[in-house]
Amino acid sequence: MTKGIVMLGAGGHAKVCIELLQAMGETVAYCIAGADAPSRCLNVPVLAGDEQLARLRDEGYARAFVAIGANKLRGRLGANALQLGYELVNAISPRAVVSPSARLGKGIAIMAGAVVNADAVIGDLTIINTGATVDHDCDIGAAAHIAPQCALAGNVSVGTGSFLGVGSKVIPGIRIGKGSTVGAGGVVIRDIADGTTAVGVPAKPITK
Ligand code: JB2
Repeated sequence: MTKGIVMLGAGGHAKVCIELLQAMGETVAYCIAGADAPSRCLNVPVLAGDEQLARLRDEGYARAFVAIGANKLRGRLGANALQLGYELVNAISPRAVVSPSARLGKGIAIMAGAVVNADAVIGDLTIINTGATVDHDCDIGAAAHIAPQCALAGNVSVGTGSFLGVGSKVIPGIRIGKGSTVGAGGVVIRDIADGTTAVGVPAKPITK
C-alpha cells in the first residue's frame, strides 16, 4: 500500500494544504515542523525537526509536500526533500480550474477558486492561493507565491521567489523579476526589476 504524504510545516498554510490533499483523496501521514509546533496540525501528528525527514524516508515514505508560506524556506526544504529521494506532490483543490494546456511543476499548491488559464506555466513549489487568477501564457517561476485574489492578465511573468500580496493586479505582458514583492492591493502597470518591492496604485518601487 502507498504510504501517506510527509508534509513540511504545521502552521496555517499546512492546515489549508492538508485539507486540499484530503479533498484529493490523499492521506497526510505526518507534518514535520520546528520546535515551536503543536503536537497535531488539524488531525495530523506533528514531528519536530527536519532530521525526521530522513528517518521517514528510511521507513519507506516517498512523497512529500512543503506547506510553508515563506518562499526561500519553502524552496530550501523542497530541495532538501528531493535530495533525500522524495517525490514532491502537488496539492490542487478540486474547486480550482486549471487549463489542460497549463504546465505545472512539482510541489505546487493551487487553492480553491483559483484559475490557471491556457498555456500558463507554474514553477516548482509555487503557491497559487485562494481565488487568484493566472491568465493565458503567464509564466510563474519556482517558489513564488501569488496570494489570495490576485489577478494576473495574460502573458505576465513572475520570477523565482517573488511574492504578490493579497489582491494585487497585473496588466498584460508585465515582467516581474526574481525575489520581488508587490504589496497588497498593488496595481502593476510597469515591469518590476529583480529584488524590488513595489507598492500602491499604480505600483511604484520603494526598495531595491
Ligand atoms: O526549518 C523549518 C521550519 N521553520 C519553520 N523546517 C520545518 N520543517 N518547519 C519549519 N517551520 C514551521 O513552519 C513552523 O514550525 C510552523 O509550523 C510553520 C510556519 O507556520 P506559520 O503559521 O507561521 O506560517 P505558514 O507558513 O503556515 O503560513 C504563512 O503563509 C501562508 C501562505 C502565513 O502567512 C499564512 O497566513 C499564509 N496564508
